[in-house]
Parts: sequence; C-alpha cells; structure tokens
Amino acid sequence: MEEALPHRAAELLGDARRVVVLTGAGISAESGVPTFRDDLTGLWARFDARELATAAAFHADPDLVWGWYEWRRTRVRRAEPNPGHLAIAAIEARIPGTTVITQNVDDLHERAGSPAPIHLHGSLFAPRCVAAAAHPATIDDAADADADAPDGEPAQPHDGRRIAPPRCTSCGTLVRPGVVWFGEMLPEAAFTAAVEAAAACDLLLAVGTSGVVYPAAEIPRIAARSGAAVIQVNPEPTPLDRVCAVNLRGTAAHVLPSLVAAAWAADPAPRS
Ligand code: BV8
Repeated sequence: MEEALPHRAAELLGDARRVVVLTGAGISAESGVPTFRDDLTGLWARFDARELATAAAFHADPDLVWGWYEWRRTRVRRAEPNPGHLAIAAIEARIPGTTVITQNVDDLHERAGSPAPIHLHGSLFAPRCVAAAAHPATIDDAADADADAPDGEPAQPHDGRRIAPPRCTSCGTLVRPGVVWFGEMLPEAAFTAAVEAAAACDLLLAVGTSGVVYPAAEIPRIAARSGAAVIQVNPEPTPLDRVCAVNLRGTAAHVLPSLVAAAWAADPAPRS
C-alpha cells in the first residue's frame, strides 16, 4: 500500500473507465448524521446501535426501535448533502460507467444528484409491513407528522417519548423500518448488482466505512481480487487498509472534492 499520494489517486481516477464508489456512514458524518460508532446521544447513550438494529429489538420493544428510526429519519431530513456527496455525483456525471453502492439508509446521495445508488441495507424512507409478504407500507400523514415536534425541532424520542409504529393502511399489519437488520439477508438484487459492479470495475473508492460489517465489507475485497485499484478515504485506519492501493487519510468532504479537482485538472471537459 503506497503512502497517501493524492496525485497517484488522482491519476487512477483520471484514467478510470469503470468506477465503483462504496460508502458507509462516514460520508454522511459531515452532514451532521451520526455514524454507527459515534456515541449515541440521550436515551440511545445506553444502547449499542448494533443491538437496536435487529428484528429481536423491534419485536421486544417496537416503540423504542421505531422511535430511534424516526429520530434518525428526522435528523436526515434536516441534513444536507455535503461536498463529499456532491463530489461523488460529479464522478458519476464525468464517468458514465460509475456505480454508487451505499451501506447508508439515508437519502443524501440521491439529494446530491446520484441517480440510482444501490442501497445494500435499505432506506429510512421505505418502511414496510412486518407481514410475511412484506410490501411497501402506506402510512397516513399523521404518523409522518409525528416525527416533527410542534416547534419544528426534530422529535427527540430520547427525551423519554417512545413512538408507536403505525399500522399499514392497506393491510393493517405493523409497519417496520425498511432497513436490513443484523442477522437479516441483504436484498438479493441489490447485493448481486453490487458484486457484479465490484468484479467488473477498474477502480473502487471506499469512503467512510469501517469495513467490518459483512457481506458489504466483501465488496472492496472483490474489486481488489478482480484486479481493480482500491482507494480508501477515511480519517482512521480500517481492515480495508490492507487491500488499498492508496489510502487517503482524511474526511470525505475535504478529500473527495480535491481528488476530483486533481483528477481532471488538466482535462476539465467531461468525456462524452
Ligand atoms: C447477514 C442498516 C446473512 C440498519 C446495517 C451472527 C449472526 C448473523 C449474522 C452475523 C453474525 N456474525 C456476523 C454476522 C454478519 C453480520 C456482521 O457483519 N456483523 C458484524 C458486526 C461482524 N452481518 C449481518 O448480519 C448482515 N446480514 O449476514 O445475513 C445471515 C443471516 C442470518 C444468519 C447468518 C448470516 C446484515 C448487516 C446489515 C446490518 N445493517 N445498517 C440501520 O442503519 O439501522 S449495518 C450498519 O453498520 C451500516 O449500514 C454499515 O454497514 C455498518 C457499519 O457502519 P459503517 O457504515 O461502516 O459506519 P461505522 O459507523 O461503522 O464507521 C464509520 C466509518 O467512517 C469509520 O471508519 C470512521 O473512521 C469513518 N468516518 C467518520 N467520519 C468520516 C469518516 N470517513 C470519511 N469522512 C468522515 N467525515
């Protein structure tokens, strides 16, 4: 693994034709959305996110878990994409053969202009029914409004207020967050598309992920085994260090815009 040589990374990006960008919670950190390993605030301070993000936790205490997701959803709705998200959208605009794969359940890539990120772990904005034939839930506006306290501040369930999950207006069963919990299978189509993109790319950017949750953590390793160069953007070391061609120690909102600028400094016109 070379030292963090931005010009080497810029060269790899400038020459790439098929790029995969894999993001984790770190890409949204500078938008004010806490990562999984940030200390959870308030009520959540006594929980481990990995314990709340399970079907068992939801079935044991649906109001607590739904309240956590509503709290996260309102925080995301009040967040804005940061320059890291925008730089990734610029890469997609520049290199049509780019695939964005995210472990995040927020919609900040979409709001930054990424047309169709692959969500390996679902979305905060796609609740579904707990019924076996899980279908997208239809929730009436009242439940949605519940997420906003009257004064416009996001509801803070950690102030002791739990939020009961709504019932689907079309089938009447309980609604659950549309995310993949620990111990649950990833959506097959999403994971298959991600693996295929990783196996076919010539460059993979791993941005803001701890690289410890599987099978998502396999994606950069598949790319490296297929001969692609892997560039990591993360202020901290991760297990992905050992598969990277270049490690850029820094935050997404700072590193990605300068990487994009350097990659195309000599050739600012996007390829047709
Ligand atoms: C599965 C959605 C098959 C929910 C998430 C025992 C039983 C069952 C399964 C397992 C088991 N043991 C292991 C497993 C597999 C398990 C797993 O990997 N566990 C880990 C803990 C070891 N995986 C699963 O369960 C998966 N399913 O395997 O199914 C199966 C089924 C049954 C039985 C056996 C096998 C499902 C995993 C999906 C879980 N859902 N999210 C929600 O959001 O609430 S995972 C969640 O945590 C994220 O989506 C992400 O994937 C993961 C880690 O988070 P990161 O994104 O990496 O963020 P993190 O906070 O960890 O790190 C942030 C990084 O950013 C840091 O490195 C930091 O330095 C950096 N950073 C910070 N600021 C910045 C920055 N970088 C750049 N710029 C900055 N500004």
